[in-house]
Amino acid sequence: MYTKAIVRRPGRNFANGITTSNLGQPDFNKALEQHAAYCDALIRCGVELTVPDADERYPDGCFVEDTAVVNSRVKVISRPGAATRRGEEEEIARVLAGFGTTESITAPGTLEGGDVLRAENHYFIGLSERTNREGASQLSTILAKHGFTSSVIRVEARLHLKSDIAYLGNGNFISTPVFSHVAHPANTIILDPDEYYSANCLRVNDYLLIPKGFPKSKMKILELGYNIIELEMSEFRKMDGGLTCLSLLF
Ligand code: CIR
Repeated sequence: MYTKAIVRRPGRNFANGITTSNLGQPDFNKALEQHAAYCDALIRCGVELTVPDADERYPDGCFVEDTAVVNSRVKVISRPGAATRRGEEEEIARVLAGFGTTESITAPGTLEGGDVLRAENHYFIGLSERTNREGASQLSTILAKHGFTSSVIRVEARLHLKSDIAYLGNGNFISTPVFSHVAHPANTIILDPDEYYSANCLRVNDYLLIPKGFPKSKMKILELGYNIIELEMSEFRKMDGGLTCLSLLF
């Protein structure tokens, strides 16, 4: 069960963050509304929120997932691979220090939480443009000390590992075809090409948060019996962000 989450509202210069999406400029007020709905959903799932202030030095700062890898046993502060994002983790480290043991990824390691997928007590760590082998290896060593296993997967198709795959709980995964080999086919929903964005779902306690506007994925998820909460993510998608990116849950 998750009881806590850290989230950070988008700052006014949110639109200056990194993006490859070609979906146009995000609307700041809409982004705030969508963020507020996301926070309400987390509260409905039973978690208590901590909300550090936005910091305009970091337009991508609302994507807090990338700044740490957290669970009930340890909080690992990451070292973002994107140069413009390095430093976002400092405020998150201060907040997390109030919640227990912290460790850190150190240079020359880089690691972003979007590349780290937990499935029960196993972690998949993606090697991407943002996460290098050294960062992955440091994380793996830290996780092992706290009783977790891990394995490394190469990420080539899109930004982060979790752009393409999510663990839904109960042994089930949802994935684009590139990671169809990660779990048993019988336990994996494979997405249709026009709905790849919906690979980024977020299981929070009794609910599964899914992005709005992906009817085929929604049907497949409902067939598995999950209680879903659908959230509009259009403005975050324009900045390459998804549901998992907006929180740190533990
Ligand atoms: C970036 O490129 O770093 C941000 N614009 C989006 C980060 C999304 N984070 C995530 O998938 N965990």
